[in-house]
Amino acid sequence: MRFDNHIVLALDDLAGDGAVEVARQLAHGLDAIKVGYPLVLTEGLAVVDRLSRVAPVICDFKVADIPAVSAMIVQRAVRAGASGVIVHGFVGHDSVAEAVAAAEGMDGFAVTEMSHPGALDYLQDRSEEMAAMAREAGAAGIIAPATRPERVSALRGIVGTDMVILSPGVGTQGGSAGTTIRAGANAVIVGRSLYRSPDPPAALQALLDDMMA
Ligand code: OMP
Repeated sequence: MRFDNHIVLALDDLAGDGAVEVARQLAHGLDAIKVGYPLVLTEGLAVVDRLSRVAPVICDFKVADIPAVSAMIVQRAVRAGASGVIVHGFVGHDSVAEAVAAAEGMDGFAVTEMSHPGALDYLQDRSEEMAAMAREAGAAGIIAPATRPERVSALRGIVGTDMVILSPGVGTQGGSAGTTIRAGANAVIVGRSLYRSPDPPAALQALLDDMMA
């Protein structure tokens, strides 16, 4: 996947035609659309194929299971039309490696440190090890928190320049798109502040302006 626009739209809470409509309105400025449980549990897995006609889709199933079952989940996401799949890093090297291998040439992204405050309870202490493990496991990239840009920089130092860093936590969670990209992320993942905006194209433009500032 390529992240030339530096923006991934997270479509969590907009069902059916609403989700497709917002995606279409913003498609010119997006690299990908991230789809997770709320949308798939409402619309079914067919929504992945539908949205993939607008932009490449990343299935965020935060896969966290034994290696064999993680692989089954990833295969189903890819066969549904996903170009990328998000798996949890905390499950360890074997699950991440098997999940990434099951992506059949599509991109696997491993969550390292999450963006919410609870990530400080357990995840932050081991996030750099998780990032190194994700690299060894063949992941295309990692997920790192836009709410803590200094952590994005630290994790960039671990994974090097050839891995992708996608960073959620911009807007509603308090992070800034520009600061996050300058800290080393390839793209920010943005949900509510785009799809709940009364004017999604204007909200997208504000993000792009922030990144250019
Ligand atoms: P907003 O807070 O509405 O912009 O949504 C953020 C999106 O990023 C949601 O789809 C979350 O599931 C996702 N996300 C996080 O917010 N924090 C993380 O640490 C990891 C993710 C993710 O894996 O995408």
